[in-house]
Amino acid sequence: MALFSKLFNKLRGGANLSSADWKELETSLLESDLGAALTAKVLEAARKESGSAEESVLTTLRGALSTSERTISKRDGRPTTILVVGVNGTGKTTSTAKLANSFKSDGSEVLIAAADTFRAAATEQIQTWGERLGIDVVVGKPNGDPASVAFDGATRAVLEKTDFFIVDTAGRLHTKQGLMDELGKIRRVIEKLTPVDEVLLVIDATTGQNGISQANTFLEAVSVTGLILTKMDGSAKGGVALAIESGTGVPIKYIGTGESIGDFEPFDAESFLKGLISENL
Ligand SMILES: Nc1nc2c(ncn2[C@@H]2O[C@H](COP(=O)(O)OP(=O)(O)O)[C@@H](O)[C@H]2O)c(=O)[nH]1
Ligand SMILES: [Mg+2]
Repeated sequence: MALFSKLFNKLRGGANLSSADWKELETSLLESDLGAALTAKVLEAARKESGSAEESVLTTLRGALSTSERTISKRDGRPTTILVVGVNGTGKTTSTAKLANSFKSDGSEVLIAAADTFRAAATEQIQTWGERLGIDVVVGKPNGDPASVAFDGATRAVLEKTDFFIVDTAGRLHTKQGLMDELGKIRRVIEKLTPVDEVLLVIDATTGQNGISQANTFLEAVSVTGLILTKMDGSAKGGVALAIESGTGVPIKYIGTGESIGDFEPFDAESFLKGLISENL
C-alpha cells in the first residue's frame, strides 16, 4: 500500500523539504483518509527528527492504535459466540462466511445463525455460503423475529457443543433506539443459554470518514469488542484503518480484501504500519 512512502522517500533523500513539499505531504496524508488529527501528529513527528523520521512516525502511529487483544480464541467447554453487526452493504454476511470458513479451516466446528430476517435474499446468501463451505446455517421465517433465529441457533450450538457460533444480523440504520433494542434483544436471548463473547462491527473501508461516523452510531448503541474492516482491496486509502482505530479505540481484528471466501485475514497492526511506509513490503 505504501501510503506514506512518498513522505519517507523525500525525508530519506536528505533534502530540506520546502513548505510546498510539506503541504503536498499533508494533502496526501489527508487523502489517504488518515483524518486531520492523526495527520497533524504524523507531520509533527516527521518534522521533529528528520534523521529518524521513520521511527518517530511509526512510534506516533503505533501510539494511535489500540492495545487490546486482536485474536479471537476458542473458549473452553462452550460455543465461542460472535455477533456480526453493522450498516447494510458493509459486508456483514460475506464476513460471517469468511470468518466461519477460517475457523473451519483451523479444524473447528462452526454454526451460523441467519438473523437478518428482513430480506429473504440475505438468508439465501448465507445459506448458499453455508452449502458451499459445508457449514450449517440456522434460518427462520421471512420477516420473523431475528432474536428467535438467534435463540434457535444458540440452542443448537450449546446442544451440539459447537466450537464457534456466529450470528449474522440485519443492518438497517433505523433509529439508534431501534438498533439498540433489536441487538440488545438478540444478545439477551442468546445469553439465556451461553455468553456472547464478541460483537464485531463491520466497516466498509471505502466509505472513509463516513465509516467512522457510522461506527460511532453503533458504538453508542452496542458494546463492540472488535472491528472487521472490509473492502481494503477497493480502497487506496489505508489511512482509514488507523483513523478508525484511533478514533474509536476498538481494535481491528480482521480485514476483508476481496469478494472471495479466502480474501480475509487477521489484522496484523505492526506489518500493516510497516507496509504503509515502505514500498518493499
Ligand atoms: N471488494 C470487496 N467486496 C466485498 C468485501 N466484503 C464484502 N464485499 C461485497 O460487498 C457487498 C455487500 O456484502 P454483504 O456481505 O452482502 O453486506 P451486508 O449487507 O453487510 O451483509 C457484496 O457484493 C460483497 O461481495 C471485501 O472485502 N472486498
Ligand atoms: Mg447481510
